[in-house]
Amino acid sequence: MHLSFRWYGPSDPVPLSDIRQIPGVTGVVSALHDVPPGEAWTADAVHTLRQRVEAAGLTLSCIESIPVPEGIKLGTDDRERLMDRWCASVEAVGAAGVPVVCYNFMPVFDWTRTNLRRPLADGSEALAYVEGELSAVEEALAGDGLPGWMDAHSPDQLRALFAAYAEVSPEQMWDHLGWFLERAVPVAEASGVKLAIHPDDPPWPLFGLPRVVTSAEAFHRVCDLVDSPANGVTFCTGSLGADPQQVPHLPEAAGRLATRGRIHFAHLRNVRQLGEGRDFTETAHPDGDVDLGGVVRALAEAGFDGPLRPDHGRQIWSERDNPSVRPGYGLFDRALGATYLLGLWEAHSR
Ligand code: DNO
Repeated sequence: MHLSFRWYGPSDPVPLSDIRQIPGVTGVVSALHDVPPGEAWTADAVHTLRQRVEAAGLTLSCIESIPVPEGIKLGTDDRERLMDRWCASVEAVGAAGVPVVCYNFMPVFDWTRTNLRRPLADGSEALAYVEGELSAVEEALAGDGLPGWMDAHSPDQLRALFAAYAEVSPEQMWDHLGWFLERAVPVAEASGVKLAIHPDDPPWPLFGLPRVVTSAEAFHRVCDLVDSPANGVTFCTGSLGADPQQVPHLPEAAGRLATRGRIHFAHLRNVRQLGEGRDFTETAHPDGDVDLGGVVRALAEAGFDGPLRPDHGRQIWSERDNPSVRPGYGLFDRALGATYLLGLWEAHSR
């Protein structure tokens, strides 16, 4: 495994030189964050990113993510054109020598939380999801005042997207994902790139939008849609682990998918259920409901050799109440998580 760390590019408040000092971290996971979603990437631009990372003594181990345009997920008439651009980006990544591309197939919103700074008992802050607070988001949607994390779309665009997705059933989402993979996987194969779909986070439908990549079974279904070693997954313990039904089975699920050779990237972090329903908070890596030791053991036993990152961290120490810190992506707790994961890996792989 290659212990890696997400870096949001030159505007990330966490510099590469700090990442380089985390014991065992050799890789960086990044993207061309300044290219507008839907535009084709060039090999030159990916190469420049790679050189920047390598100049800091690190390896660009994975691209996270190339955004999949809504038109592809919706199956609109212009999807061929959108698909050509997405495939051109994959070719650019391959030409620049980066081996893995992470992406997701979530409609409209990527990961969703209702609170980015929920206090934990130890005085740190973490990302949290409280279902009762979603109604505030829905009310904001009905009016014009959208919360910050929704600002990728204007209120009108959002209403149009919601109306379009209302016509798309979960089975149609699967068809659209199949259509996408039939085109993307051959390009990935030819480019020397492995595709790694990220699960929906949290793993259930939100705001009535169809979300289908929600479990280990769904991961196997994705792999079966186009059965190629280039068609794999990002095993994210925090996303799947938000579902109390799935938590106890994550080590076994990781082992099965890794043995099938389809885990191309791992996001390892922890969550804790709040109460009896679907509410949860993120936690320190050793602290939550997910048996991360079991997941690491399963990956190590299956010979997992892809990039692995600590994913999110809490805001701790001087990062609390600090507006310049990107919630979930400060330096300190992710570095602690990386060190914890490295210790688990050493214990289970020696
Ligand atoms: C959140 C991340 C996601 C992930 C995308 C992958 O922190 O895990 O934003 O990058 O869903 O496409």
